[in-house]
Amino acid sequence: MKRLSGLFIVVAFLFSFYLVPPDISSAANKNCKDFKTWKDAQTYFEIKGGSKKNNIDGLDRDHDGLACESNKGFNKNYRNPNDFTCKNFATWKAAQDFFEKRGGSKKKNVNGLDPDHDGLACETNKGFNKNHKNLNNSK
Ligand SMILES: [Ca+2]
Ligand SMILES: [Ca+2]
Ligand SMILES: [Ca+2]
Repeated sequence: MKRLSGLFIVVAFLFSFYLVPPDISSAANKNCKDFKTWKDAQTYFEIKGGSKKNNIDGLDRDHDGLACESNKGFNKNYRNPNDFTCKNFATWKAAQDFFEKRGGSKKKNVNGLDPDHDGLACETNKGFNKNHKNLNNSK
């Protein structure tokens, strides 16, 4: 009986580590020094869905959507596409192309560009074509 309860404690102990990782800065969580350049860090950040509101791995401490500004090669004029809004596109076409390239559809509101969920982004942008068919809608 004593051995059994000892085993139970060990299992419970291991399980607690499974549920609550003791060190969130380990393997899965990257830090700026894990990247050779700013571009590498930024690319990783964006692929994981990083944006102003989504600070992946804590790489964007000032919440401007740009990761690891102090890494080599930082481009201060760069804008994170995950933060693009309708205002970032000169025309409706540019917005719609961006939306569809990223898999945007009725069901997938990429960057929140389609608040009425009809698969058409930024209807108020210049050049809107109401007859356009978003082929992602049928997927
Ligand atoms: Ca980190
Ligand atoms: Ca930043
Ligand atoms: Ca829409």
